[in-house]
Order: sequence, then C-alpha cells, then structure tokens
Amino acid sequence: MKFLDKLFHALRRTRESLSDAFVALGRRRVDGESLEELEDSLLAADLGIKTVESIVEVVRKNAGKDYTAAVKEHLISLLPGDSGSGGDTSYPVAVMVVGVNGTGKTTTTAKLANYYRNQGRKVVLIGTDTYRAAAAEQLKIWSNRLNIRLVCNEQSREPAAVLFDGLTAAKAMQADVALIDTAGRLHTAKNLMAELNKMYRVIRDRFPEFAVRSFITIDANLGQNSLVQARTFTEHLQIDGAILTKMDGTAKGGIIFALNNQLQIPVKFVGIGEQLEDLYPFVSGEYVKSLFGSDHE
Ligand SMILES: Nc1nc2c(ncn2[C@@H]2O[C@H](COP(=O)(O)OP(=O)(O)O)[C@@H](O)[C@H]2O)c(=O)[nH]1
Ligand SMILES: [Mg+2]
Repeated sequence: MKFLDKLFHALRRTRESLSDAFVALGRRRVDGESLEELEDSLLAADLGIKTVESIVEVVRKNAGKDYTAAVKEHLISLLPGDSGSGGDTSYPVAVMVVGVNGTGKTTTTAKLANYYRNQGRKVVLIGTDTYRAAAAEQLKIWSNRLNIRLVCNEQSREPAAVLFDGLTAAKAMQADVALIDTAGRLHTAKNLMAELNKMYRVIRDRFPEFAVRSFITIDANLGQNSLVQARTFTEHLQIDGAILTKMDGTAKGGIIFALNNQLQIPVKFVGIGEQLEDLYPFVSGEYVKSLFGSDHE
C-alpha cells in the first residue's frame, strides 16, 4: 500500500466523524439550528471549542456558496506550515522523546530511529527510562530489529548519567542523531519535570555540539485530556514539536487542530500504527486532504 493511502486508511474514523458533520449540514439550509448541530458534531471530534467556533464562522460567512472549500482552506491555515515538517534540524542532534506513560514514547523513538536512518543519518538509541526494567527490554528489542546501537543501563537509577554515557558514545561514533527515550512517570510530575530538565541541561552544557530537539508524544485517543497533559510539559520544558500517536483507529483525530491552536506546539509527526514504518512526517495540505479525502473516494 502506498504511504498516503495508508495515512488515508488510518484516518478513517476521524474523517468519518468530520465528514458526517458536514454531510448532515449539506442536506439542510445553513441556519442557526443546523450550525448548532454542526458545532456539536465537530466538538465530538475533539477539535476544541476555539477551532470549532472558527469553522462555524467560516461556514456562516460562506453560506449559500461552496463552504467546503473555504473550510478546507481554513483548516490548513490552522495547522503548522510545512517548512517545519518532520524532524528538520542541524546535525548532530539529540532528540528527547518525552510524554506521559503509554502515549508511545518508546515505540516512537524506534520509529524515529528508522526515519532518520532512512534519511541517511547515523543513529544511536539511548534508553533513559531507568525506572522500569520492561522499558529497557522493549527498546532492546527495537534496537536489535533495527540493528542500531543502544546505550542503556538497567542498574542505574540516574537517567542523566545514562544520557551522559549515551551522548559520549554518540560523539565517539560520530552519530548524527541521538534518540533519547525518557521516563513518563516518577513519583510526582514535579520530579519528572526536574529530571527532564536536568537531562536537557546535560545536553546543552556538556554536549554543546549537539542541537537539541524535544518532542512530546500525545495519544490522540485521549482527546482534549491529552492537551491538559501536554500543557504540564510545556510549562516546564522547552518543547519543539508534538508527535500525535495512535491516530489509526481513533475518531478523536481533530485534536491536531486544537494542539496547534491552543498550545502552539506544531505537530511534526503522526503515528499511524505499531510498526516502524508507521510514522508520518506531517505535511498540512496532504493531511487535510486525507481528512476530507475526496480524491480517494
Ligand atoms: N495503534 C497504534 N499503537 C501505538 C502507536 N504508537 C504506540 N502504540 C502502542 O501504544 C502502546 C504504548 O507504547 P509505548 O511506546 O510503550 O509507550 P510509552 O510508555 O510512552 O513508552 C504500545 O502497545 C504501542 O505498540 C500508534 O501510532 N498506533
Ligand atoms: Mg516507554
């Protein structure tokens, strides 16, 4: 299956939740009542109140005309531009993958390793989730499958120390990309943020030759709740982009609009499955086309 077809397939439920709303509207006259129904349906797709209100406004302004085209254009304008698509950066780069447990950090770290390697980059994996034995094991399996070097230390209780070792190895190997899988839970969110900040400083102060990027994984299934989680991270850490995971199979994919709008975190990648290649470097025009998808129908 071609990749864009796969993306289209993965977005099916979100697309249905959006297009159902417009199909219902299309059968009726645009008036107060039908617009209110549109608003309710769009809210159910987790677009967030601000985004929904702006869409309804576009429909209202274009009532009697082809408002679908205007809505598509409007949605594209709400998404980050394509210049920042994927993981663009200078090299070498240390990429921290942060986020709440279960949102897909470890899987995404492996997918990113695959992505960067396919771009011709030399990659190292660093496993700093030293709080759970299973975490190291999971990353080890990916590293074997990818045949990419992994630096981790199950005996260590010091993520920053493991990171230091990992970056030392990355430097010695002249790696282009060091991908850092982090812990998602400590005793408190405060401890977690302090730990992540410490790691950030290790890169910045001890390995200044590395650019730093931190990406937050956000589970699309959590809808608006995921924004609350993400806000905690952005309040404490420099976050350069979001990776929206598990977009396959969810109807709540509208969250992508709220994310850019409310938290000003540009989406860099979208996870559309559990395999290594199931990572989509985000391009807004393509994405919106997949969400409405008349080309494929
Ligand atoms: N369907 C689907 N599952 C995903 C995706 N990303 C991660 N997962 C699954 O989500 C679960 C948690 O992922 P994991 O990487 O362990 O999360 P972590 O706790 O943040 O490291 C695993 O079962 C993954 O296979 C995705 O894009 N789509
Ligand atoms: Mg993990």
